[in-house]
Parts: sequence; structure tokens; C-alpha cells
Amino acid sequence: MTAVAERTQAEAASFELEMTRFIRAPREKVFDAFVRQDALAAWHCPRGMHVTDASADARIGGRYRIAMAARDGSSFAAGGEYQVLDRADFLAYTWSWEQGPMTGRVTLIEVTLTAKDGGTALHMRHTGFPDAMFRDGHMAGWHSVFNNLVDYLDPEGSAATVTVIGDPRSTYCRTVRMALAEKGVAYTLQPAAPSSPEVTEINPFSRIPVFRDGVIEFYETRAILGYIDEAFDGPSLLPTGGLTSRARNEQWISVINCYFYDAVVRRYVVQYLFPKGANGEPDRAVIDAALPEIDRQLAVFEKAYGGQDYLAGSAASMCDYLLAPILCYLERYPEGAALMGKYPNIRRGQALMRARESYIATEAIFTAA
Ligand SMILES: N[C@@H](CCC(=O)N[C@@H](CS)C(=O)NCC(=O)O)C(=O)O
Repeated sequence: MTAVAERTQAEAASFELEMTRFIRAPREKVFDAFVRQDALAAWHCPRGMHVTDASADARIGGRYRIAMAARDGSSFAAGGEYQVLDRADFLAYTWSWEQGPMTGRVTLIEVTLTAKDGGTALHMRHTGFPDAMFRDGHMAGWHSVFNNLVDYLDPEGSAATVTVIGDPRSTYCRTVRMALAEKGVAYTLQPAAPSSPEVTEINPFSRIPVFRDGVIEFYETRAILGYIDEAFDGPSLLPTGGLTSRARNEQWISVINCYFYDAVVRRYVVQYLFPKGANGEPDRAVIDAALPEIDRQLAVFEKAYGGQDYLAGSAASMCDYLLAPILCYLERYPEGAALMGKYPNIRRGQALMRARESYIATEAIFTAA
């Protein structure tokens, strides 16, 4: 064998991944989650998928199998053989996919559990990948699967993995929080200002919110909403009316991001929240300059609603969750309230949003600032 061939073989053997995850549960419970079929059925798939069938014969040489399905109907299954079962310190089992490019390849998973800080440090080693691409793909998958494991075992459920980082007064943060509330997802709110180290560490553009699901991080509200929608059960955040409604939703999201937020929040509301005029008063000239543009844009939304209750389709969707917190601010200040008075369709839409549990649940902190 040439030196290059020898090196290539050695490297191939080294395509493995290791990760450590802290779980607030005793080691026995974590161990059992890997060997009981009811437990496997509850957690063992990435976010956005479901386990459709799980079996586990937890004896040395016994087999397990996990079948998973995505919302689009695609399905995958993996299985293998338990090789070491040392409750609650260590287990090892083989892992093979039944579909896809790694079909038939036997890889090995070793899980070491160590008591730590009243919970368990789970260390996983997964060896036998043919190349770095497969290893990295599995790494991302395992992060997502272990988010489900934490949801399953941690007393706080998904609030142990899902974190919204930002200022609760921010309209964009409220949109994300409304989306999580609509989906019924428990989360942790970590207060942080734009440009603070917690924010810039994740978002190089310094804006809030930023979002974390375990080690999976996102910024930009539309991306966060898309993740939440696909990762979690609960009502869809997208309109149900087919392609036209979905595209309409994207249109309004873009309009709000590019024009409406700027006109209402940046050019008007901040004058009241952070007055920069003489004697600490809002700057009249800035407000007066913003009002005609806000009015012009409100007229666009008024026409868009027409006789409909929501902006895209027959139920609330992402664009409504973006718009409602901005209108909430607009109607708090005198000129904004007067402008809203001109537009009955917008008021009707906003009244419906105001009545939603997700709006009410995110309001207390929002208005207390
Ligand atoms: N495009 C971003 C916009 C987020 C945004 O502008 N957030 C505001 C708070 S509501 C912010 O961080 N402002 C601070 C700044 O502009 O420096 C998104 O969709 O998430």
C-alpha cells in the first residue's frame, strides 16, 4: 500500500463524532431513554419529524429499530444491535440506516453517562462514517435529536433548550414569542439588548431577537419563524390557503421588514420610547415627517385587508404575528391612534389579534417597560 493510500485509510477510520450534552435528569432515566421502546418513540428523531414505530429488545445482542417520518411524508428507519448495556454508566450499540447513501453501513454508538450538577453529562461517540460530510450531517442531526431528548427528560421541557434572546419590548421579539405561544412551545426568555455580547455572539448584525434551540442558533425573525413552524407541532404558522396565500404571507413579511417597521417604529415610536428632542421630549419635527409615510402605508394595509380578517388567507399567519406588535405600539401614541382611527379594516384585524392568547401572554412584559 502506498503512503497516500495508507493515510487515506487511516483518515477514513477517523471519521467519527463526539458530543457532550448536559441533561437535567438522573443517569438511570437517561439510560432508560435509550433502551425502552416507549421512550424511543417519544424522543428519538430530529425536530420536525415523528417516530412512527420503535422497538427495543434491551439485551446484549438484542435489536432495536426506530422508524421516523417527516411532515412531507418522507420516512427513514435505522436500527442495530445492543452490544454493551451497563446501566446506568455506559451503553454501546450498532447503528445502520435502512435507506439513503449509508444503507447497510454498520456504525457504532457509545454513550457514557456521568453524574454532574444534579443531572447527567451524556457523552456520545459515533464512529464509522465514510467521510466528513456524513459525519457532519449526523452531528447536526444528533444535536436536533438530543433537543428532543432534553424536552422529554428535563422537568422544564422545551424551555430547557428553546431560548429567545432579546428585549421583551421589541416588536420582533414579541413576534417570535407569539409564534412559540401559538405552537404551545415552552421557552426561556433571556433579556438582552441589541448589540449586547449575548446577541452579537450569535448575530453579527447585532439585532434582536436571536434564537437558540440547544446549540442550534438563528437570527432574523423570518428564519426563526420558519424553524419554529417546522420544528414543533401545533397549528401551522403559514397560511392554509395554498400557494397564493403562502406567497402573499411572504410579500407582507417583506413589506413589514423593509418599509412598515421602519416608518412606524424607527421613525415614530422610538421618539416616544427614547425621546431625543429638546427637554427630553419627542422630536416634533421627526414625528411630523414620519406621519404621512405611516398613513400611506396604513392605506395599503387597509386595502389589503378589504373584508378579510387576516392579511394572507383565512387564519392568522406569520405576517399577522409580525404586524400586530407594531400596530400595538402605533395605537399607543396619539398621532398613531388618530391614524388607526381612519382605517376600520386594520382595526378589525388588530382587534382579532389582540384577543389571541399569544398576544395577551406576551403583552404584560411588553407594556410594562
Ligand atoms: N431583520 C431583523 C430586524 C430585527 C430588528 O430590527 N430588531 C430591532 C428591535 S425590534 C433591533 O434589534 N433594533 C436595534 C438596532 O436597530 O440597532 C429581523 O427580522 O429579526
